[in-house]
Amino acid sequence: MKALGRHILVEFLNCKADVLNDVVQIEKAMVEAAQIAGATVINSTFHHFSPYGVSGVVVIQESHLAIHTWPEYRYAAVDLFTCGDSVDPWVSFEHLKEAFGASYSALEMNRGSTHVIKKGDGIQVKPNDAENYDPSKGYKINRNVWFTDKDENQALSLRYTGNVLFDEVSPFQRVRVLESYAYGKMLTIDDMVMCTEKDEFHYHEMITHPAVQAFQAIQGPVKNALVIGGGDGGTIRELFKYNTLDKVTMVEIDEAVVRACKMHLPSIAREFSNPKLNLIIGDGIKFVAETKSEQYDVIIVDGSDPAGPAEGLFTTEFYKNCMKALKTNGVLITQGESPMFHQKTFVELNSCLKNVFGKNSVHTMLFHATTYPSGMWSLQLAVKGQYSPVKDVKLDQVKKFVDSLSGEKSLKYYNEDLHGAAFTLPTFVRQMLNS
Ligand code: SPD
Repeated sequence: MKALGRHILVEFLNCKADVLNDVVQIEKAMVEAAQIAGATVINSTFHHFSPYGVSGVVVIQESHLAIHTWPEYRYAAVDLFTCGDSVDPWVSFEHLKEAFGASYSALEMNRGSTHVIKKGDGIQVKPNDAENYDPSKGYKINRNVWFTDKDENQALSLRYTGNVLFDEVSPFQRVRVLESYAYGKMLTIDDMVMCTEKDEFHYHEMITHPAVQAFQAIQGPVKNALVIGGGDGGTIRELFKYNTLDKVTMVEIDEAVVRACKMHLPSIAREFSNPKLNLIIGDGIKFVAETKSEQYDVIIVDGSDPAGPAEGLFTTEFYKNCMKALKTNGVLITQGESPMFHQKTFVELNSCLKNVFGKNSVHTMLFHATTYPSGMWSLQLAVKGQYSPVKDVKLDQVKKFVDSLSGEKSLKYYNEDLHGAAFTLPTFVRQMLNS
């Protein structure tokens, strides 16, 4: 390469004026422009001026993207500056042109032309690792950094040390393992928290034990279970606390999630070598569509939020196929999003399951998810039979099971009292589901 960086100066003309005045849309478009080009986004900051206009910058590992807009002139001035060969700024350009509906003029400059600059002799600088940069081997950000899981109006933020232990853009999503100050190491997918070392047991115990205990009360020992998603391994870790299991099939779409967690979250990913595990890296939606009837005692849908590859885990067709794949009296449980953060999805998923399994066979549970936005999370449990996971569960058996576990297998969240309590809903949540 003859220069350190490429700098495109763009004049975007005749843009959509409303977009140029919308700070949320502009930030989203700029961050996407960086990601689509393969850049590693470090942070972004955007500001809306009064009465019109937006300025902002996306800092990327490979330099920055910046914008200033004049909606009243339908004009935006954009700088796309990238270093190294791994990111093509013209990919970002194309994305922004589309997003703003713009015509343009653009000029590309080489920055730091090696014809005119030379590396200083004897200056001790850390080698520029851009050329050998492999994010999945980890790197360190040397400043105050926060990871934020947010929608347009709410967020949950965790400060992290700057140690990025894993960062890979897989064909499906961006997978990272970061080291947080308050919650230990955490797995993030795109810009969402999936689990942290400190509180993952809330989620993994609750997505597993109430369903298995409900099944066992009616049908006896659990033998054959299916997990859709769950690539971090927390759900299979909980399932393998049942010695009666003959087999657990897990279908995870993204091998990068499994690899990242095996490498960096061994307390969660500790059952991947269990001989009873049949791990399939593939599409769980297709898998259940092709599964024969009456195969599984328990199906656990441990997906991420309904964006990207998890979107199909929130559809009627998927749950019809799950119902078919369950044995009589089998139980399905799925993460149900938050009544506070994703009210619409929460209600729609509950109603979708009621349409498939029948109104009286779907039961909503709540638990504390301290590192998911709002902290209030839900699970939807559906039974393929005429019984209640609340009234028919055998609490003495739940207690016996909980008391039988010791050492690293001990449970820290679920117990016989919590079983019924988790299905007891606050009035406003009941009203949401009945309206
Ligand atoms: N907003 C986060 C919802 C994520 C649910 N799945 C988490 C995966 C943990 N096994």
